[in-house]
Amino acid sequence: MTIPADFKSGFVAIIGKPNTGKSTLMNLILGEKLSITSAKPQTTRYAIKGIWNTPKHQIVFVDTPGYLKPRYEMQEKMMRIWNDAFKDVDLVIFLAQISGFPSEYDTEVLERLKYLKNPQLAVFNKLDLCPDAKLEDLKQHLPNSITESIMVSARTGDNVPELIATIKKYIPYHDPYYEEDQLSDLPMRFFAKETIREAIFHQFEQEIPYATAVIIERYKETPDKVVIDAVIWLERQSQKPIIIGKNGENLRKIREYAERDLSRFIQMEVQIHLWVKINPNWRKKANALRELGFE
Ligand SMILES: Nc1nc2c(ncn2[C@@H]2O[C@H](COP(=O)(O)OP(=O)(O)OP(=O)(O)O)[C@@H](O)[C@H]2O)c(=O)[nH]1
Ligand SMILES: [Mg+2]
Repeated sequence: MTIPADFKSGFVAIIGKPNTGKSTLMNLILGEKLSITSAKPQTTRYAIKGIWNTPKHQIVFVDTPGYLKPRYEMQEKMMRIWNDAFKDVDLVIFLAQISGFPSEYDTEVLERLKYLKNPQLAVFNKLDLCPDAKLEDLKQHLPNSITESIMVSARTGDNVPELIATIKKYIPYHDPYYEEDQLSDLPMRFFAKETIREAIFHQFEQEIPYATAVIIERYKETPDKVVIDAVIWLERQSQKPIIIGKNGENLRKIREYAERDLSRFIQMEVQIHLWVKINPNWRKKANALRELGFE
C-alpha cells in the first residue's frame, strides 16, 4: 500500500480513575471489544493497545489500568505501567466521570498532569447519567496543561464523533506504526485470558475476581476450531468451591461465556477447558506476577 503524504499516526493514552469507562470508550472507538470491561473497579490490569485504522490515520490508543496507591505489589506494577504509558504519547486523555467530579482521585491525577509535557485533553464520561451537566462547571477544576475538554457518553456514543475529531487534531503527520489491518499488538493468548477474566468479573461479587489470575497453558488452532486449556489461580482453598459451584455449574458458566465471547471475536468455534488451582497470595509474589506477564 502506498501511504498518502498527509497520513497521520500517533499514540493516545487514556488515564483516569477505575470504573470511569476508559475501556468502554476505547472499545467504542475501535468498534471491537478489545479491552474487557465490568461494573467493578480495577478491571483492566495491563496497558492495552488498540489500533484504530482509517484511510488517513492510524491512532494507537493505550487503555491503562485505573491507578491506585500501591497496596499490593500488583498495584505498584500497575502504577509503573501507568507512568510508562505517558512516554512518547502524542496525547493524554484524562477521563473522569461527570458525577462526583472532581473526586479526590481526580484531583490527585490532575496534580500530576500539571507537570507533564504531553498535550492533554479532558473527557467527562457518562453524560447519559447526568444530561444536565455543564461543561463550564467541570472545566474550572482543570489545570492549564489541559487545553480542551468535552462531555461524552461511551455507552450511547453521544459526542464521540466530536471527540474523535478533536483527537485527530493532536495526531502528527507520521507513517503508520503497525500493519493497516492490525487491531492490537497482543497475541490471541492474551485475549483468551482476558475473556476468561471478564467472565469471572461478571459472575462473581467483590472478592473473587480480584483473587483470580488466569494462565493459558495451551492455545491450539485447528482448521475448524481453537482449543484452549486454561488454569484459574485462586488465593485460598475456600474460594475453590465458590468458583466451581454446585456440580461444576459456575465453572461451566464461565466456560460458556468465554467460549461465546471469544468465538465472536475470532469468528471461529472455540473450545475451552478450565482447571482451578490454589496459589496462595499470588498477588504478593513477584515470581508469580512475572509468570502472569506483569513485567
Ligand atoms: N451509564 C454509563 N455507563 C458507562 C459509560 N461508560 C462506561 N460505563 C460503565 O462503567 C463501568 C466501568 O467501565 P469500564 O470501561 O470497565 O471502566 P474502566 O475505566 O476501564 O475501569 P478500570 O479498568 O477498572 O480502570 C461499566 O459497567 C461500563 O458499562 C457511560 O457512558 N454511561
Ligand atoms: Mg478498564
